[in-house]
Amino acid sequence: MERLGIYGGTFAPPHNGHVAAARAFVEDARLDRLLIFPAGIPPHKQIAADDDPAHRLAMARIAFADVPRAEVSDWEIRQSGRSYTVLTLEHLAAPDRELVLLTGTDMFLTLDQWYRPADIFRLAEICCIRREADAEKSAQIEKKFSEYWELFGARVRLLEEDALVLSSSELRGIVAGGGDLAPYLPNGVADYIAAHRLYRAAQNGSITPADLDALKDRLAAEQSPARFAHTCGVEQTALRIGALCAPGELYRLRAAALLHDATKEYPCEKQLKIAAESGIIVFDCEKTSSALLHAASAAALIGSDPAYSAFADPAVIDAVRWHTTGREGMSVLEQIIFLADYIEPTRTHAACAALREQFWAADPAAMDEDARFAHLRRFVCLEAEQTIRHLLDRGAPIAENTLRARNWALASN
Ligand code: DGI
Ligand code: FE
Ligand code: FE
Repeated sequence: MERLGIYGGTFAPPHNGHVAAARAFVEDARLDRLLIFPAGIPPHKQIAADDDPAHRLAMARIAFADVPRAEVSDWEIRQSGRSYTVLTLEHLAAPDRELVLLTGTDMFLTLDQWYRPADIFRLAEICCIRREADAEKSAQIEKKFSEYWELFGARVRLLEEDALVLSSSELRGIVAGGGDLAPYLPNGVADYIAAHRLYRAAQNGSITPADLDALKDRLAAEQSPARFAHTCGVEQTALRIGALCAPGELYRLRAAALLHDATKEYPCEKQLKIAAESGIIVFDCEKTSSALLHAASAAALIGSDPAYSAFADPAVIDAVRWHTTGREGMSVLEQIIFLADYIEPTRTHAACAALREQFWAADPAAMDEDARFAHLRRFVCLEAEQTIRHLLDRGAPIAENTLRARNWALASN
């Protein structure tokens, strides 16, 4: 008997999370062989016109090259029409074979609505890989687990894999914005994407990727290592959220993220001087608080120092200006920078880490546009509330804009 694993997906592009899932699947399900099927036209997902199957196939071959016992198959892509899983299973079924089908959580929960579910369950054992330890999802999985057993006699195994929680749409945003792909993509895939100029999307404004790369080099030399690491974390997080909520604003988001704390390590007198010379309005509470002043002085710096003239875009300046307190009626860009600053990966404070986990665990990539904006605003509200709580606990003054931001985000949800 051969135990043959089946892993289908769009793979646009394949990333480290997919590779980790494939490895875990081979081990956990004790597979003799794993076949990976980039999908033709997936029935569940609408793919963009530039997602050429030939590119996805080539990238999958690169990405999964080092996974033991795995092979990438072009079978689904060669089929005309839609990629129905049951057809792939029928194609592979043989008397001397056991088929094991890998599904993600969301796929697993809807398996009974797929084309010919009874045949899927008859032909294959199901291996459901859970991406995150979300209590609500876990309960849903348990429920479906018994339901599939009762209805279809389904054979199901659950595979816990703490793989990278990152959607391909977020990744395409990081590519389009020119962000760092090293943490997410196998090197060969990143090279392939660059060579074929995949996933480029037109960006608003006049900022160029060369401006941004030069700015990043400058900040790397200027900032302390911890501040620069935080800055890069905000950049990466802003691109991920931007890919979902503001796909044409990725260069402005990178600029605002890179510059948001540009003056944080300057002495207060220097910051006050920059702000005074620029004519920017600084509130009294900001003049006396070193934690608050840097948002005003960084915005002033971008608006007045010729060295930053490439970034003197009103949307960028506003996102920097309001990144610490927020304000009433924040733009989407302002909200993204405000939140990215709080939930970027190098923040280890428990309140920040909790918000970060909850934000991504809700899987905003799977939401429709309205739900994504509501999700973003809800987390802006939660962030403001946590900050207010933190300030109350320490007996610190609360800026009026922080309260206004919170009430606004609460009311518009
Ligand atoms: O510059 P970062 O450390 O990356 O983050 P930030 O710009 O959000 O600044 C966070 C600090 O600002 C933190 O110590 C809390 C403080 N802060 C945020 N909102 C308020 C505030 N301090 C006062 N006094 N009032 C606020 O409304
Ligand atoms: Fe800051
Ligand atoms: Fe910051």
